[in-house]
Amino acid sequence: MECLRAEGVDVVFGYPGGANLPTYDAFVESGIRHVLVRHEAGGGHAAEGYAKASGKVGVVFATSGPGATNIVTPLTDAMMDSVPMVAFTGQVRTDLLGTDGFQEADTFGITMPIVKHSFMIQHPTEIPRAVHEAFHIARTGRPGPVLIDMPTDLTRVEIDYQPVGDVRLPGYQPTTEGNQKQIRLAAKALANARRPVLYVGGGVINANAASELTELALSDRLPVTTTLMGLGAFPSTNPQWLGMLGMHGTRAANYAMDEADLIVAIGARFDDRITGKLSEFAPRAKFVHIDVDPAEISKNVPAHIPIVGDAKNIVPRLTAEYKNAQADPERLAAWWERIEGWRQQHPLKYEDSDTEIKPQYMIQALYEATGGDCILASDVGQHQMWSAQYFPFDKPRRWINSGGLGTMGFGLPAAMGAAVAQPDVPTCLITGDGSIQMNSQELATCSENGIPVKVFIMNNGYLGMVRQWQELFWDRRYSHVDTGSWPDFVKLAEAYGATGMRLTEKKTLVEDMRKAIETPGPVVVDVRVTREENTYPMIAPGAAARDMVG
Ligand SMILES: Cc1ncc(C[n+]2csc(CCOP(=O)(O)OP(=O)(O)O)c2C)c(N)n1
Repeated sequence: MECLRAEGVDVVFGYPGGANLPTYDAFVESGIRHVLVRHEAGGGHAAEGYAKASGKVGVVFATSGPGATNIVTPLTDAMMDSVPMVAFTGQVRTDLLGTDGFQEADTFGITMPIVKHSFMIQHPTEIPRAVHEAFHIARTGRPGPVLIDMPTDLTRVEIDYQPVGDVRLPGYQPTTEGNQKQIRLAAKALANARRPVLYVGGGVINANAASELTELALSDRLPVTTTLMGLGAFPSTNPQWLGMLGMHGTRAANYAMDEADLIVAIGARFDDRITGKLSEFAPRAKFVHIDVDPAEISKNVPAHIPIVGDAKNIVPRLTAEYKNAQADPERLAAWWERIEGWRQQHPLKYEDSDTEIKPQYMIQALYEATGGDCILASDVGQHQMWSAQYFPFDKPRRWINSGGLGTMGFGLPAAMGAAVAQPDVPTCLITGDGSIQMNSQELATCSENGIPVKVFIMNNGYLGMVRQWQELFWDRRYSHVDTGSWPDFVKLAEAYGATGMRLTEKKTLVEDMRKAIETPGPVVVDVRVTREENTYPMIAPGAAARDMVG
């Protein structure tokens, strides 16, 4: 508890059990807020939501065995999306290790490939240093999850706490600076480029470098696109914004990547959802790749000008060098003309209905009802993609979703964690009738703790995204994607002490959503939308960006 206090931890999400009883006993007098979740997975995702909304390290506690295995998904999720998190797991007594003791699982082994680092405590005096090193590793360099496994007997020993001020890890020295010569080369390449694109990922948000990025883009008319995880790194109401790129990105963004002569990737990792068919990805481009993790450089796409370091540090220097290079702004005129052509020809659009609530309209209605001034968390599926397309984000840390792992069930606990981190910003969740059922137990946590998350279920009665793939790529042979009629989400909400509402009327949707948002405490809104609607446009799996459909 002393260590947590020294690290500035103000909240822990967790769940007790036999093997972490001594640690839980210490919570009684610690003065540290503990939110009792209803499932350890909820605790892990809440820690992620907290970290994403605040930029601080999220903390989750779980017991040994099943408690620890229940956080395997959040740890993997945090690893994929570079979320700073420290997980404390209880472990059986040291004399029982390796005996298949009650609730023994090899947590260290199980989680080895899904954490940035892990500690197995072997002596009680190791605990303070391990905790401080864990926080240091979680938050520095490329952020990620760190696990500390603590055998129960070692956590009940009295030790003197000596503050640990000097975390020095000779084998872990992330490069943050960025090489000045490389930065100059990148600036020159950018100044000479006739068809440049800034391709921005979640790393820019993790590095708190959104304003620096915006300054670079606006120092000239540099076109910007962001990944799903990068939404909010650049104001999406700015005309230099091309929209999101990738599988469900805009045609303008994807075509611009396809025809670009220079792509400056910042905190982005050329995921397959971005590149589509790798051999045909951006065939005319040279690549500048700025990333804090050297392992990302040339992993999928060879970088011509690699720059390893922290975006917050590098981007302003790139802007300065770019200004020095005195690029001719006129050189971009033809490029913008081309981009405007795509924009006009292929805006994001859908066929609206007078009678039904179209899912895309539901997102636009939520934007109107909130004025865009909220944290929007999302689950995984069509509703996630429509949120990314139709809800413009103007600030970083407002869009909380699971990108790399695509974890259904992430949404509600992550929204809960975000709401705890930012109590003054309204927090809404867009979820699907499938996803919400993967962690709906956390509604109890919201009610018990007065966490006023507003949950909007885009209810299409399907595992919509899978149905879409079956429709498009499996001859419409629907296999186990109909979610039927249960549960009654209004009653479910009420059972958990939340307010439940059902909305079916398009005409009053915005106003009804406003009422839901103004209702105190947690609210669950079951919105009935068109059942079979597809998320477009789309780069079909394995296809090239220029062959987008829909
Ligand atoms: C834990 C988990 N299991 C399965 C999947 C595969 N999957 C991706 S999207 C999806 C359907 C999601 O359905 P729903 O939450 O109702 O959202 P919709 O697509 O209808 O908006 C499924 C099953 C997943 N992403 N995560």
